[in-house]
Amino acid sequence: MLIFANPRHALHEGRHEMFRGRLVPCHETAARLDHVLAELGRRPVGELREAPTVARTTLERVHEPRYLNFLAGAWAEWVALDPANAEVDALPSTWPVRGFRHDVEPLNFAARMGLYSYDAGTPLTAGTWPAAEAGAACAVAAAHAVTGANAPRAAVALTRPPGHHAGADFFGGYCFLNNAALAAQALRDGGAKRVAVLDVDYHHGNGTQSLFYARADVLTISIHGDPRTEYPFYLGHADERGEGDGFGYNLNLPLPAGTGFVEWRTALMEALQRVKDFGADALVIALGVDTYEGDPISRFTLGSGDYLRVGLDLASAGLPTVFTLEGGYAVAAMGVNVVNVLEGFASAGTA
Ligand code: Q9C
Ligand code: ZN
Repeated sequence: MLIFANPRHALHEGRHEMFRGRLVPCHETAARLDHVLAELGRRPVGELREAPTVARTTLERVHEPRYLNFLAGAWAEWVALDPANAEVDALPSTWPVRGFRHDVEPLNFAARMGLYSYDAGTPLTAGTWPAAEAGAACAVAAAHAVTGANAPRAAVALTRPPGHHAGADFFGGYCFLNNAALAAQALRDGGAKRVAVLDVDYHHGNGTQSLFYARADVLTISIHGDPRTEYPFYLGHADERGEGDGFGYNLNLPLPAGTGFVEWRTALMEALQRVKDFGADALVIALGVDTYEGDPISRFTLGSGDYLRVGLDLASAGLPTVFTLEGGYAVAAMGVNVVNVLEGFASAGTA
């Protein structure tokens, strides 16, 4: 198993997210990834590698050019508005909902923040772009690493900021570039005919779903908290099955808040059966461990030991596999939970 850890992840360190009328400390912190790296130091389940940089054209396989241009220049614009802005994160506060235009890019910075986002919980900071870009490079490198003869079974993109809520032209849910989608597209571009993305984060992978919704070559599956009560609320229902050529190639498995491992694993088995029926050549796992019982913002009750079983189950698909790191906010347990998945996977055999 090869592991590409984002060397620039700590450049993205948001101060505050909007919650119930207040700015509260961010849940998505640099310490999360540091805990995973520390646990990997104790239990080296794979070999750490450095990722080469990622080309803009590779990012444009998934994201809109005008969105990438905005993200890359956003911090400089923010500080140019007022030098004092350097001391605060940029957060959106206005959004073009139904009936507003999305085709005309406003000149006003706040208006563009809103055009390219969907929540006020995802601060953009001085280091957001370099961190997100280097994370995306890890995801693409991980996809390349499992491609070709004699490739290892699995590669891991140890990334933050996470990615699965980001769409072609929007950020949100702590995500800016969709690492899982970039990995899936890189696998397709590397010759895989059919790629499955299985999202096991507590939250619905709305960005990934939206990116591949009309495509039959990338199957998207998400197991998550029921969006009627859980973030991201406006997508992730069981009746969303894809559209056009992509009809039948999206599977949502929403579960009620409070779901434990036994019921969660039943959904995982259904997901893996769908991956098998699809005839996938490669698998991308959007690995969030916010399904953990101790997670401060989520409401499933998986235990740390359960993640060993999850890894073993994922390995049973028998496919070249790329992991991207998504959510998980019980910071101290984060390392054990993530490395348990990877160790469980590796314990199945040839990873
Ligand atoms: N104050 C991921 O797990 N906000 N994103 C929840 C809590 C959004 C989660 C509100 C949660 C986003 C990658
Ligand atoms: Zn999540």
